[in-house]
Amino acid sequence: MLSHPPIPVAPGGGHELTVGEIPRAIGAVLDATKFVDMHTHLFEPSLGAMGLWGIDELLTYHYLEAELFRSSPVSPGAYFALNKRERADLIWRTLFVENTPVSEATRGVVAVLEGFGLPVRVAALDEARAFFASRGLDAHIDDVFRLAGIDRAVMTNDPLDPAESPLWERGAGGDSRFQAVLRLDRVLNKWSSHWGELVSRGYKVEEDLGGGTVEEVRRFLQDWTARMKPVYMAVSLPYTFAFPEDSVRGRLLRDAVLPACREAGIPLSLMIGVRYQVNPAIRLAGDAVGMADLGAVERLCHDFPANRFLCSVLSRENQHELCVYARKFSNLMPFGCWWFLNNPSIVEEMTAERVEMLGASFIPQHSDARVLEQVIYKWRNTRRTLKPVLARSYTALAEDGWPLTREDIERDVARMFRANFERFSGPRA
Ligand code: FIX
Ligand code: ZN
Repeated sequence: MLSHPPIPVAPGGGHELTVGEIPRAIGAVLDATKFVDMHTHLFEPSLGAMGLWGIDELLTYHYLEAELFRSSPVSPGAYFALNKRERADLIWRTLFVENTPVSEATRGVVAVLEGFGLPVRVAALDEARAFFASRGLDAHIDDVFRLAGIDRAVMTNDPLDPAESPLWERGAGGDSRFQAVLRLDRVLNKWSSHWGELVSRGYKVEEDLGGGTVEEVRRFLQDWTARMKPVYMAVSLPYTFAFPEDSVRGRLLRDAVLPACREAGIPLSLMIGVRYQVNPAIRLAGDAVGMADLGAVERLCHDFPANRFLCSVLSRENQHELCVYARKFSNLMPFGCWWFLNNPSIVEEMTAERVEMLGASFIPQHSDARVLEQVIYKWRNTRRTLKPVLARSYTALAEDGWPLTREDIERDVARMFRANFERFSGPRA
């Protein structure tokens, strides 16, 4: 024990916060910091109808469709035979009128309506439809991003999507509010269904990966990297994902995708843990979760040190292990509380263990938004949930003797919600 207590010197000379001032400082910094939303299914306006927005899209989000079938006798077949407006009407009546919108996803719609000052109960749907119909998309995006506290959304762009690829070939892109990501699911997970499309586009590939297939897949990735200028490549992977693996996916990942990422200087995002289509009748809502063997992540990070890996895993049971691997490999960047994890009770647990093990060297959240206005509630929830979590971490630090300043907190929040992504992604020599 020191003979006298150390004289606390606040780094950077800022005002040293008292323990009582810390929660308010945390909240103020989270509210004032613009975040980068590093994984969404949003699309910039040049991608036209790919971009979903407005109340009918908000209500027919697959999270709400899953909840509809628990509270309505409607069959999936009868529901999907309805048009978009009819589906939205049914979901509104079932989940918001006949029941209380107390789930995370239903409360989100309420938060969006409230964010725009719209009624959230009587006549809400009619007024909301009129409001969104009156909006111009470009200005609406600015308003939505302002309400959400973000200044950039990173998209998910599939070069083999027949609805999207022609738009890129006609020159889509270039909106500074959005960044592109080259999505690889059809190449890596559904090769047998999509190798023919590459042939039709002039790439000499074979289903069994014979001949110059690997080189031609690399050329395909180079061409689309040049076209899209992605900040990373990404793939969703099943809970059974293994690496190395003597499979089409294992070989294309090792011999085409990882070299293409190195050549482009961008990371690969691995999103692992999906049990696909456990209930196909409910379509996008039909996916579930499974615990993965993260040994695959260990071997990828270890065997390919020149590659960088963003990684989000879907099983709650895999989270602690992912933190441990992130302590072993600096080319591994954990991100987000993905999908079924994006609920306050789990976000709290995940973020606390990440701060405890990784400090500010991870990316706490992404929205995964599929409908533009969802970023409003997904980021409101993130700030609301993380305020007490970060307040506990920094209060413990102050109580243990660190002369904490608001500048410390500003630097760390900016690192977690912006700089970690910006430094880790994007072309790097
Ligand atoms: O693979 C993904 O990017 C997943 O996030 C989606 O497929 C999923 O449907 C989703 O939107 C989860 O939030
Ligand atoms: Zn996603």
